[in-house]
Amino acid sequence: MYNQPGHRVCSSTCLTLVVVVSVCLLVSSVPFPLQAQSSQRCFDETNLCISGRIRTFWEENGGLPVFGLPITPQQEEVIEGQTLEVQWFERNRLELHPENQPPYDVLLGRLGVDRLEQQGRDWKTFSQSNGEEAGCRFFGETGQNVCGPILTAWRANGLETDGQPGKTEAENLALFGLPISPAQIETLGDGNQYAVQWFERARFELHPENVPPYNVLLGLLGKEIRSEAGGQVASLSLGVQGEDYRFDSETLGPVVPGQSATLSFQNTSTVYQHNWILLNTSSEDVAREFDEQAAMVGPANDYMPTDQSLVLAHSRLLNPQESDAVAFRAPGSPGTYIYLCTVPGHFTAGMKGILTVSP
Ligand code: CU1
Repeated sequence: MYNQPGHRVCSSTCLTLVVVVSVCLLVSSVPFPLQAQSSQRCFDETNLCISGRIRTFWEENGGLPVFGLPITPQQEEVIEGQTLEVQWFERNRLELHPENQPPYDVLLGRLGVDRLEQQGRDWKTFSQSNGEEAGCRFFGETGQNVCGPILTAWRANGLETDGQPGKTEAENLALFGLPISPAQIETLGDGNQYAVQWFERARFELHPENVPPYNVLLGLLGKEIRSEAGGQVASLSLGVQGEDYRFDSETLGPVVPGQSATLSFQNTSTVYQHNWILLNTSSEDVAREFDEQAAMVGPANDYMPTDQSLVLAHSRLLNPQESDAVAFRAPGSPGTYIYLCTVPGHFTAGMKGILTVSP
């Protein structure tokens, strides 16, 4: 009460000060939070957000019908031996490749191929056609025709690469890839049968009960792959057998195709350095060749060959008594995969084992 007159009678100087301070506060603090907020788009359905380059890519290249809702946050993952920032959506996986020029700085997972592999199916064994059928587009590369409503839907969508309205065939291909199966009847997750056609990055499904364009839907491959791989992370651990050039186990797994896994690798030796490298091969000869390349590279690069195309996951080179935790995604294809230590002489002495991947 006593102060009130003072409050009411604020002099012009006082007002100026208030205004200056407010402006300063606005300038110094507001733009950053505002920017962060406006660059994020969130979805109540899954309580997840998209932002930055993944958001613009998602919005510019088809959004919900093509990619679906986000089902993970943007996160670091090892994909085919490469550590990448990725985000999973119901229908695909977007990967950040900042080393590429836009629009190729965001790449799509080959989830059609991955999902078939996970089911233990080889698309190269699907029946092929010798040539174009009436009203269809024939792809000689894979020997498949694309026809009718699936062709219409395929042509209606694409990765915007030329900035021109409409979609060119190159743009359709960049988004979906080539057809890898004929149109065929399959039982999907809801237990019903549908005519479907597989592409490298998508599964087109015919839903004749819907009106166009909803008579052709894209399969929820991201969701299927992740749920089959299980939300659970496979927890693996490995050590070294005394002072021998041997792991304490020559088998790891089984893990489910595509499952997230972590390996805790302990170099229990008190004398020797060791590493653990998982290769995309079941061939002892291929592993031996890799080991020879590693020996040539030497300790400077931790006995890691420059050509890492075979490497699915690896630990650091560990000194005696050190340990490392390796997070990786199990290969999408069922089978056996060799792991080894590439410190010279160790593989030949028997420092190797097999990871089993099975549905
Ligand atoms: Cu070793």
